[in-house]
This record gives sequence, C-alpha cells and structure tokens, in this order.
Amino acid sequence: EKKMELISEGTLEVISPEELEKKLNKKNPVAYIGYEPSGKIHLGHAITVMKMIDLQKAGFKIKILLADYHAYLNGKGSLEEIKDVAQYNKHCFLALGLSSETEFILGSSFQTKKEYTDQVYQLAILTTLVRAKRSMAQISRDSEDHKVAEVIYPLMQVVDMVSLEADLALGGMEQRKIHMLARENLPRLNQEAPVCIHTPLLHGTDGSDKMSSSKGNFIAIDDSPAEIKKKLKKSYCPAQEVDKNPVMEMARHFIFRENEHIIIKRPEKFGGDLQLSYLELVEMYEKGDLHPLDLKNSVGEYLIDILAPVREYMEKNYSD
Ligand code: IYR
Repeated sequence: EKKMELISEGTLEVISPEELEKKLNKKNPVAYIGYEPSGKIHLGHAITVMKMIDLQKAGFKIKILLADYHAYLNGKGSLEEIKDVAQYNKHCFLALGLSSETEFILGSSFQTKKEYTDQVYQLAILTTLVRAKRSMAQISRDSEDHKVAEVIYPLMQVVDMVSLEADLALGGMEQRKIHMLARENLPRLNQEAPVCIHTPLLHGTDGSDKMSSSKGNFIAIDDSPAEIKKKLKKSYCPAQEVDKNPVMEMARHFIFRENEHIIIKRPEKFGGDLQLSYLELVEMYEKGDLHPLDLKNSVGEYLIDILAPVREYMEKNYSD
C-alpha cells in the first residue's frame, strides 16, 4: 500500500515486491547498506541514504555497515586510516537526516569471527572465480594486476547479510551482481537471502558513468555554496539531452524529491522566470527552450538550500 510506494519510489528495482510485502508485516524488520569509508560523502551516496530514511519511516530498523575491511581489500589504504574515515562518514550520514536510532557497525568488529569466516569458506567452494570477479566489475578500483582480494570481497559482502540479520539490502545498481550472488547462494547455505533494492547511479559532473570520490567528479554533501556553484558551472550538461545529464539527474532526485515544481530564475530578456513540473522541465529542455546555463544556476541554488542543514550539522557536530 502506502509503504510499498514510499519504498519503491525512485528505485530501479525491488527484488522481489512480494517478499518486501511479507517483510513489512514482520515485527522489527532490518534494512542494511554498506559503504566503503570514503574521504568525501557526495550526492551519489546521498541517493541511497535518502532511501534508507524512507525505509526508516516505513518501520525498518536501519543498520549501516562501515565496511572498513572491504575498503582495505579494495586498496583504499591502511585499516587504521580507513577507520578514521569511517567515523567521519558516520557523522555525514547522520547529517543527511538518519535518525539517532540508526545502528552503525564497523565491519572489522565482526568479520574475523569464526562463524563469519566459516561461511566465507563455504561460499568460496560454491562460487566460481569468473562469477566472483564479474560481480566486482563496477566496484573494484581499476588496476592492471588483479588481486585475490577482489574475489574475497563479494563473498564477505554476502556473509554480511547473514551476520547483520538483514531482511533487506539496499545498494546502487553497481551492487546488483553481488546481491544476485547472495540470492542464489545463501539458500544453498540454508540461509534466507534478503530483499534487494537498487537505486540509480548519478553520473559524474564530468559526464562519466558514476559519481565517485576517486574521480573528483562529485558534489560533496558538505561543499560550500561557492564550491557548489563552481562545480555546477563546470558540470557536463549537454543541451537538449536529458539522459546521462548529471544536472537533470540532480534536479530529479534532489529537487523533485521535495517539490512538485522547480522555479527557474532567468533574466527577463531570456524569457523570465519559470515554474515547471518534472515533465514540463524535461519537455522544455529537450526542445531547447531552456538553456543549460539557466538550468545549472537554478539547480545550484536549490542544492545550496537543500544541503544547508547538512553543512550546519557538520560544522556543529564534527570538527577535525
Ligand atoms: N560494495 C559496497 C560496500 C559494501 C556494501 C555492503 I551491502 C557490504 O556488506 C559490504 C560492503 C561498495 O561498493 O561501496
């Protein structure tokens, strides 16, 4: 009913809706997501965090895995460094509006326990190398010499679901192949696989496939207004093209999440201000009746407002 709608809104897939419905009738269902700790939390992360907030509103208990070992296996630095970054990330997620009931769990706090490693080894004899590697296609850092770490990573992510007693796992579309591996192999360990929900990926401000901290093509949730303006001005935003246009995606996911309409400010000589629904915006942009620069400026102003409380929270609660 209403909860189903709230949860699926803006997602690319729910696997499966029938299972989700059952989970909603369960007492204290758990939804979880894992993040490799990252120096900057950006709008791409925020898409999934906002969905976790929807799940929290729908009655799920929320667990956030600060996946320090996963980041370590993915070559992101020493475990000590990664743990520091994880603490910073925890503040970022709270700043984005997750309630204080959210449980934050450091991967390394349970991922060396006997029951955990037992299950990783069980999965290791069920999973082909080809499948494990393929599941990492959009997740591993680019590198020429692939490491064994790359195939341990997805097995651990699958066992996380069991260890954290997750009824639901959320992730961006790049997590899909690992989630499918879990849905196929957990039953073979006599474990129930969680419902999997996937959210769209944001394109980078450079137009590349994915906004990512390592590529420097992101807008961080705690960027200053000046930085946000500057990044939007430079952003890829092809005229008349809505697909693969990061600025249009920002409008869709952040502005229209909270508003029916967007107000576009334009100088009188270029047609004056506009008030548009998402469909009207798309139509006008595709026709070429709205200039990329006017779109960028307005989206920038909205983002500055939307992120203002996040910035304030970080200034107040996190100093380092
Ligand atoms: N693979 C994720 C990080 C991650 C997610 C989950 I869900 C885990 O159980 C463990 C790690 C990423 O790409 O950031």
